[in-house]
Amino acid sequence: MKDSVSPDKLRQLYYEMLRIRRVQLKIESLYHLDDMKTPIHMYIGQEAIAAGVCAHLGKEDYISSNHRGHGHYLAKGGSLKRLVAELYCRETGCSKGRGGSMHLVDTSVGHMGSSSIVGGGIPIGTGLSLSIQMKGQGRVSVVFFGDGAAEEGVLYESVNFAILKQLPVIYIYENNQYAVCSQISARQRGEIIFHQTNPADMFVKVVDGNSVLDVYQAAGMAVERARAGDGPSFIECKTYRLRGHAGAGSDVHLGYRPSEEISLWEARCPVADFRKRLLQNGDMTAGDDEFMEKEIADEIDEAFLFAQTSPLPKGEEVEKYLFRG
Ligand SMILES: Cc1ncc(C[n+]2csc(CCOP(=O)(O)OP(=O)(O)O)c2C)c(N)n1
Ligand SMILES: [Mg+2]
Repeated sequence: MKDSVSPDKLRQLYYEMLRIRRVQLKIESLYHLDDMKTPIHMYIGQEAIAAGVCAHLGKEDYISSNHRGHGHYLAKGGSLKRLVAELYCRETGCSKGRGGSMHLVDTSVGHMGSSSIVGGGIPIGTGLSLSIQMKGQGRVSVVFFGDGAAEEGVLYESVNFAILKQLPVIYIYENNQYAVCSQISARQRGEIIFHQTNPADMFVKVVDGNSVLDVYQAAGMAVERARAGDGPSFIECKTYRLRGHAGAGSDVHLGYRPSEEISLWEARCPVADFRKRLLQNGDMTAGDDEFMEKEIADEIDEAFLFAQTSPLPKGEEVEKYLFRG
């Protein structure tokens, strides 16, 4: 399949990753000004996963996301302007400025919400796939979650139910090896249990999460199966977050991971690697690359201006979207 991906698609995958990366670098560069009144969790280093998976999805398909969700939101077709406005807590934000970075949502493009409760999106995405199946819609529901979330009991309840009902759900396990400051080997004995699942019950695959083509290929198989009614999939994407758990910049001073480890993964940057590959193989010219950089930079400037000049929510509307039981 790698060979059968057209140059247009290769460039699209690159563009998506590059756009996610550039937006985050911009967020990072302005975060210290404290105008974005929201915690942030950077997706830098994991872009290949959102880009590779969402390339198979349409607006009618669903995703549910987590606290590290900027990439999921953008790759699924969420508006960049409304993302940035959300970080600035403006009325024009995708969650009307009430959610911040960890609570992005845009149901018009099938982004059904991100949850700051670790593992919270897993049952939501599973429930969405049940609704798809009951309505016979042929859509797919994708859940993005991390290795910390994989240790929540709700994953096991959800996967069990998905297998039982053969639901059109795809679990994207973004194993970046850390939950806050805790390395995975301190929390898990070995491989996650789903790798032993009967293939007839669930399609399970482990991929290099820093290779957009590997992710794209595995996600393509999973989406095809889900649309054909062949049940759930579980894809482990092995990756690494290049920034601290939360906030902007490096966290190497905290001392929970060696700087050599970070450097090793920096050298395997999914965006830079793919760029090099496309240029070497003649699938992209230096001119194409420059054009993309310029287009993305302009879009980002426009989005930040839009956000910074948008109104804040009105004080008297503070209770407007509160749920009262
Ligand atoms: C139920 C719950 N427990 C703990 C937390 C605090 N917390 C926020 S993010 C996080 C780590 C999540 O790790 P992982 O799922 O691997 O995602 P990553 O941050 O690596 O992307 C924790 C423990 C939380 N938000 N919700
Ligand atoms: Mg993690």
